[in-house]
Amino acid sequence: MKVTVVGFGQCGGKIADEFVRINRTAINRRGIEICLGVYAVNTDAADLAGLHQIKDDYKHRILIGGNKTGGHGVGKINELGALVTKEESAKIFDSIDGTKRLYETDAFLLAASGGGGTGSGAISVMTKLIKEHFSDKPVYDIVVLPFEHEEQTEERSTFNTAACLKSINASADALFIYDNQRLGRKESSLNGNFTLNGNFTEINKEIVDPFYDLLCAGEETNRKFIGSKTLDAGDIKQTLTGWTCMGFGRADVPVFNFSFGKSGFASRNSQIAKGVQAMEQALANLPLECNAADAGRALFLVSGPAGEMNMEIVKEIGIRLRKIAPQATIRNGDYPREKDVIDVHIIFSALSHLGKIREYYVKSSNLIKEYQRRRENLERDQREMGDLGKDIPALS
Ligand SMILES: Nc1nc2c(ncn2[C@@H]2O[C@H](COP(=O)(O)OP(=O)(O)OP(=O)(O)O)[C@@H](O)[C@H]2O)c(=O)[nH]1
Ligand SMILES: [Mg+2]
Repeated sequence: MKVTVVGFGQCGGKIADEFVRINRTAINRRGIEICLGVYAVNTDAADLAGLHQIKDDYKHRILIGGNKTGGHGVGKINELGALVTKEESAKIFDSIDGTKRLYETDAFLLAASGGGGTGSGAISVMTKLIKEHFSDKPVYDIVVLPFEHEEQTEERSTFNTAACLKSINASADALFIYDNQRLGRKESSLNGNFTLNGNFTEINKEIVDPFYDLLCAGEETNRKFIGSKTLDAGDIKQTLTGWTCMGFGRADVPVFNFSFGKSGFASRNSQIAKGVQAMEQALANLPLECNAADAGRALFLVSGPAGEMNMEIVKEIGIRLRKIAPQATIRNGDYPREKDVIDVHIIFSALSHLGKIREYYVKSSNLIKEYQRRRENLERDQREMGDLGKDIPALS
């Protein structure tokens, strides 16, 4: 599957940057291209300059809102982020339309944080406009939810996230949701508790790396690496709709486990056990708390050592997934690779009940009432102040 990626705001830009990296790896290792164009859009010139991988020119690092923000961001005001994006959307389309072989793009992948101002405002506007502009191509959005401590100290994070989710849910074909609070968690070997990892570079890799196999699988041209059931763009498009969550898990498989030293039966069983282990890890690593039983669609991709992959693994994972997602239409694929690991990607899509998203909507509705109350109090205080001072002469 080939995508065109646009990142908005600081978080979106850095995620887009990672897509350039995986695209380069795909070109170098497999001779295939998975990202036809990658762009970053921001109101903050310094953030654009800080990117590492995206081409360093104004066509790929697109500065908007310069007149209104002086190139310094919108300071979390998502309405301003949305406004300047609308005003300068032609500039963004100018770049996207210039993408080489754009017609080969299977889908657009847009990324932003929900909590900031530029990204959350811009992705809301551009999802709708890109859908209108390229009516034949799906638009998938990657949205990153704020850390809990940000929600507690900065109300705008909650409000912006809710407004962003509501807006893009109305126009995106699917929304991949990533909860910063769950990403980058490290399980302590001492007590089994999770510690929070605030390192954005690692978190962004955790978000983007799983797209590598997912996008490469259907583009593979080397016969050795083409699976018995290829997962192509059609399977992915048929799966992705509405609220979506993708988890990734890996199990190491020493080479001798596959080829030597064990009877065929034992070796096959240990392969299946490794596949199940990777699947369980993928479920534990879902970047958003969700209930698989609510998924209307699901997809899994199993990658393992080429020439040694055993279809029993795919069968076993399929059976287990059916049990936990009984309502879902499940698609699958296998992707033989050169590594001695078994990787499992699992996507749950068409999720109907997401507690975390509901929470944003409820909290945000309460906040709107609270903002209204504060505004009325402020106006009343100002009126009272004016009344108190009305007899005092003003100097001019
Ligand atoms: N996963 C991840 N989250 C990020 C990253 N950068 C910022 N965030 C999160 O994104 C939110 C802040 O949004 P930003 O993307 O920095 O904001 P912006 O879109 O640039 O908007 P303004 O700065 O307000 O103009 C917070 O919740 C951060 O935790 C990143 O690189 N990766
Ligand atoms: Mg910013």
